[in-house]
Amino acid sequence: MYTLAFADKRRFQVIGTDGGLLHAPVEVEQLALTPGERAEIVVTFAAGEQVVLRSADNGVDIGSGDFDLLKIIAAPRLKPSPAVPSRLAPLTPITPPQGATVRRFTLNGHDAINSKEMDIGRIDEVVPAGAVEIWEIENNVYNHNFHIHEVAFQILDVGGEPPPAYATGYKDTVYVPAKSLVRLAVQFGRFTDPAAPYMYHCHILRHEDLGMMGQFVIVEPGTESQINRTLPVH
Ligand SMILES: [Cu+2]
Repeated sequence: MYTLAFADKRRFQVIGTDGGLLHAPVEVEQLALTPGERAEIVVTFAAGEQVVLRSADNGVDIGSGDFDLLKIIAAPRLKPSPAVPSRLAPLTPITPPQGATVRRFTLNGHDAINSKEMDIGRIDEVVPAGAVEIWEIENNVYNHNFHIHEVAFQILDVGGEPPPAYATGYKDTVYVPAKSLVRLAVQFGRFTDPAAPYMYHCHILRHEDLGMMGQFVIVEPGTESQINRTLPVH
């Protein structure tokens, strides 16, 4: 996990995350990224200056202490840039309907989800095409994150609190702090294939490799109960 900041603590603007532009830029001094999360930022530099982008020790078990990531050396002459627009993209909130399906994914270690190790021949979840669902990630242990293929989601809350402003856009990967419940509003796509699953998993490589991963398929609405939960494994 990176906690990104410039050595001189200059502020910068976050304009986009995993799923594209934010609704409006968010000015910060630091930005946390767990494996798989992305951010686009805009930083102001003066001609000729040198600045180091660092990752600071955030004190959590998936951080890596203080270290330098990138030294930026601004050219002796720079062309001026326009200001960052105050509105970036019209972001339609992902709003689960009344009675939306709620699925819970429990993390009790680092080699399984809902006590099941990844099995490429098993479909764990069957989702109707176009659904908006609430996915709850219940972490009973140390820090993890959670990545879902195919979808865009918005973070509803982390331990009952709203996410940082820069993490309110469309995302596909979320930090799941130790002993917390993270709730997501998840928008699924419309392409259906009951035999070609997508994955969801912790994006810490060591954890996903140990089996901290599951699979879902997207199917024609109304056919969920007819779907074969076992796949031929080649
Ligand atoms: Cu993990």
